[in-house]
Amino acid sequence: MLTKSLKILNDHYQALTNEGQDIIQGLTRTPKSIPPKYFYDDRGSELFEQICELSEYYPTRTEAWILQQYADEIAQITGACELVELGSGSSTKTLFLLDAYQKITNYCRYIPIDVSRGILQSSVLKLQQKYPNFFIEGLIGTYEQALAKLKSTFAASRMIFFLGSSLGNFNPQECDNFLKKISQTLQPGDYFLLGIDLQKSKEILEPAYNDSQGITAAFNLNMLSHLNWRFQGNFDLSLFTHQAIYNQTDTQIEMYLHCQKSHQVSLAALNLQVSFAQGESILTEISRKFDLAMMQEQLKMHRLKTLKTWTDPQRWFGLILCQA
Ligand code: AVI
Repeated sequence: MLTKSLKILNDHYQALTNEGQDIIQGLTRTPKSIPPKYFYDDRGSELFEQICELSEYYPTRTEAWILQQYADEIAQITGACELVELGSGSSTKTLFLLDAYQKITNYCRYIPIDVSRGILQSSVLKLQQKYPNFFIEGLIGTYEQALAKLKSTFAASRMIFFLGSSLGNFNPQECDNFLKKISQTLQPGDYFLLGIDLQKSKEILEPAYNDSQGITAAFNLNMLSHLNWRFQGNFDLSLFTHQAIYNQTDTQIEMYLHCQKSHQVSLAALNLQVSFAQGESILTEISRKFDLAMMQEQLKMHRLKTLKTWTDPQRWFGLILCQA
């Protein structure tokens, strides 16, 4: 059942079906790749929530620590405003922000946006109970759909936030396009709060993406199950294994699915047959690790002026508050 507090920005299933073109492109070129958005069916979103709890996966708890320490300060700087979260997932870390805004205002609008209907629905219901005086409405859709919708709606003052270093899953060109769209969506004086994972040693990074319980492996493989049901595919998950490596030159984690045996896969809904050779890999995700000062420069090029940055004592993760 869809609650009144959820809006579908577009028919997501239809949108993804049209976007099957990106699967065709990714699987017919060498090396093969699949866009990371296909991680996030409901099962994938659940697995990602489990990743966030892993001891090896430091980004979530480190960013949560920063938010816990500084959410009051963020709310003091921005004052009351409409809060829009891109890729909200379970909104767990957002509670620190919502608590902080509750201290400075009686009424607040919070708009979480995510492609995963299941997780959005359950988090909106929980948040409505916890913050009965807030207007909370979830939007099901992609970032592009969300930003297009926000551009056409007016809020007196707004803060868009994009946490968890999801920006790191964009390649440099996609990152630039995304920041351009953020800058075009915000009115002068509006705010953008960005969480980014910072550069650190391979010894910390690789275990974070190759955890000992195999949850990240399940998350990576689940992408193939997702393609199977969405595009009538016949990927055999037992023929692929997960690996994540840190590419020091590009300062990014790269996640792969390695094929263990030569075979053919078909995706009937896309009218696509793909041959896999033994040892061949599919790149499923990059997760870029940033330099705080360089990111501030990049934001500035998009007319987003940094007001303040915060990090944890180890400088593993950064939070940047900027203003349009
Ligand atoms: C969502 N995103 C920021 C995560 C990351 O760390 O790049 C996705 C992830 N992939 C494997 N573990 C987590």
